Amino acid sequence: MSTTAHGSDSHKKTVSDLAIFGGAPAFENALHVGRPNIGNRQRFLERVDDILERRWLTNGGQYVSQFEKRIAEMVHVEHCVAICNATVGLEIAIRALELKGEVIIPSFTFIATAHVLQWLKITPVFCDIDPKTHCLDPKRLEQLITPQTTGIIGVHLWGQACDIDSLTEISARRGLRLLFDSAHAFGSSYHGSMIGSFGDAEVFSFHATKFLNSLEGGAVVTNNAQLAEQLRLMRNFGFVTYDKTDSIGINGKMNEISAAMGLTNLESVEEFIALNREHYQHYRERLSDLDGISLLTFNEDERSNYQYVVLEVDEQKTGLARDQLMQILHAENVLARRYFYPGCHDMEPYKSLYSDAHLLLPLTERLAARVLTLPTGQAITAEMIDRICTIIQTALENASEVQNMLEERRLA
Ligand code: T4K
Repeated sequence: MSTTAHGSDSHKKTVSDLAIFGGAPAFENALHVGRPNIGNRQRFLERVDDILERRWLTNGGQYVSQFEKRIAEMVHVEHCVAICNATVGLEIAIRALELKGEVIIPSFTFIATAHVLQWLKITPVFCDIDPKTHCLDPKRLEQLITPQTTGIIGVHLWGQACDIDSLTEISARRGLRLLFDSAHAFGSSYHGSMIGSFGDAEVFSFHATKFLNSLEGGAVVTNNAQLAEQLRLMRNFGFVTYDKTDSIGINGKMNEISAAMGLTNLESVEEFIALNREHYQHYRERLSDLDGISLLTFNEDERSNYQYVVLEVDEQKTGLARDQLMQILHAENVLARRYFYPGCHDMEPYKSLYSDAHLLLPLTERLAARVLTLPTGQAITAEMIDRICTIIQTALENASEVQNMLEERRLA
């Protein structure tokens, strides 16, 4: 592995060992959140070779069909429409479901969830979250429904299902469409059923940084045959036959090489999940005794892909702010990420367009200031996790000294 660790664990036992204060960085090369998992390379290359040999690169190719079939089988859904990425998947699904006016979404999500609505001239209405799950709080959501509301987009953040039962009940009672941004949730379950068959449709992402990737890619899944047909037309310019369109469409097609990558990685999906789970548990064991630090817990009765290791930092207890801890880790070449800071409502154009939105989002703002995601997946080893945890431990156990030294640096 090219990312080598420097020195030994004891190397990071005192504050002056930390790279931010002059010690040697713990890692020579950057450890990223979102390093891709890669399945059997030989199988992938054979598939690529076959694709090149047959000169069929996209538009209704056989690898895309196989990929769609495998996804549908895995999540027990009738229709899977592979798309070039989840953002375009969401756009197509939103158009096919005829959403307009206002659509309720969490602000604590990746910016794509909001952008797809704004891009389609639909107003994203930001709803606060449940601090335990980090997902939409259905109780708050109901108060945001107006005569202009046409739908809800629930986000299964970090691969854990949001409160699907409540969102299903509310949307049925209030006559709203229900779409799920399931970009994080392929391979996870809710009440024992695989995520993918809930609401009107769900949208997966297979971007390089997702635990299952097709380089770039996504899929819209649904049990509604008519909707699936419409999605298929929309992703290919609306072509009904070679030279006939009946309605508007765009280019949302997945190409054959992406499908080959997706198929290859699907063959290793259980391995990826097992490894993520092992890493998660390792982080848990190492960090559980540290006051003020908590890892997002996963419901062990459900299937989860464990693709994000999500740390919450309670500054009142740790004596160090999340951003200070991030700075310390970055200096060691551990590129922990502040997903999803500062919340969509606090990013442009939403910050200017809906400048009062924050008033209804206190829990989102509180969470966005506390969350830090840590590296996991194939690119990380247990030994690297030990080193990352030792850095965190040393920083937190010496918080007041670290705080003073950071302050001295700031004033210097
Ligand atoms: N909804 C939700 C809730 C989402 O989280 C996302 C995407 C979407 C919708 C839309 O899905 P897509 O349209 O993307 O299919 C990343 C991803 O680009 C994005 O897909 C993902 N969510 C989001 C959470 O994270 P960035 O801007 O942080 O990605 P990027 O490219 O900086 O990658 C992060 C780090 O990963 C890099 O610093 C290095 C490492 N990396 C990345 C790539 C692409 C690698 O080591 N190798 C690679 O090939 O958004």
